[in-house]
Amino acid sequence: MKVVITGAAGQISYSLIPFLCEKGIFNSEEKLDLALVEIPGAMERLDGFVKELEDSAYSTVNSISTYDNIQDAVVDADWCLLVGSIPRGIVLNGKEIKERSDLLKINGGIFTEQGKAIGEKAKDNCKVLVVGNPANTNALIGYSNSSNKDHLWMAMTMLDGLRAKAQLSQKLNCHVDDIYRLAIFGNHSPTMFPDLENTNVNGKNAYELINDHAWVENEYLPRIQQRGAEIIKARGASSASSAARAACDTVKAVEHPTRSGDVFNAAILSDGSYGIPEGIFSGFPLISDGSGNIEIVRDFNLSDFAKSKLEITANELLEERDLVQDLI
Ligand code: NAX
Repeated sequence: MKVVITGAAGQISYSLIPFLCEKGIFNSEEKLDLALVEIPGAMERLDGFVKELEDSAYSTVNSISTYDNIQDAVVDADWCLLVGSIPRGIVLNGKEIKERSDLLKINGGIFTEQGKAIGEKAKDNCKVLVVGNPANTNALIGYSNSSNKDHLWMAMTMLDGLRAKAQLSQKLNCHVDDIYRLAIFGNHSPTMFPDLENTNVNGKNAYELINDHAWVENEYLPRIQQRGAEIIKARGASSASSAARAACDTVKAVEHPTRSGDVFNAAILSDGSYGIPEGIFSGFPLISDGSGNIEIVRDFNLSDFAKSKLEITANELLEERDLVQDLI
């Protein structure tokens, strides 16, 4: 089982790769061939990490290879986890990259190349998870540039889903595992919408248990939407351990059947479900059959409040798509 990870010397990958090497993540007994990709300037740091991975002597791992180019790395890949990207605020050619449009363009170049390489060289049933931000639109660029439309492309919204579960469990004093059908709709950005109106906790409706719309709208939603910024402020660095957990959970969610009555979260190419326009990558409630097939769960009832929030996040995704029109 060949697993490609870009941005392999970065902070998310430092937690993600050990998580992926634990038993039971993939639905196969086949050992892992890890293909770790970095930019040339980070190869030495990556080599240091590889020594640590070797020293961990994982029984699940067959081989570890490193690459400074995506074309060689993705040959016969089963999974590609695209974590590497250029973060906001980086200085390139003496100019600080602050604007979302600049960030989209720079990362667009990376994902154009990665999409082409994966389309040409990965296995036909390859699954791709984009973590690098802006994740939804990077996924759209990668998918659009891939010649293989059988590949499953996703962008990560699992972290938003885990944050939403954790905050709900604190409010309702329940365990996170008691929470079912908590869906994240839209973009992985502060516009994303965690829906509680279709969420169940121990068989009861979460929204009715809370019975306080003002709390949902004015406290819960902003807390989830701004959680990433809150962590950057406190830690001086973006979420890494939790993002790694979420990326690993996404792989596990696709690889294994979804538990009965539940959903998992990822953004996939919209087919128009829930009024989200076709042709953008949006978060949806999903289920997996554990054989590589995932589908959108379509029986969520959305209130006017929820619909208004979906419209905001969908409009943001349409704006992002317009900014990268020349790359897709
Ligand atoms: P780091 O800056 O620690 O690591 C990124 C790594 O990617 C660096 O080592 C860099 O050299 C490498 N890289 C850059 N361009 C590359 C390329 N073309 N090919 C291969 N490697 C390349 O960032 P980290 O904290 O690991 O975050 C990675 C990305 O995840 C960022 O874009 C970040 O914004 C995004 N996030 C996405 C989340 C999500 O839920 N979708 C949540 C967490 C995180 O903020």
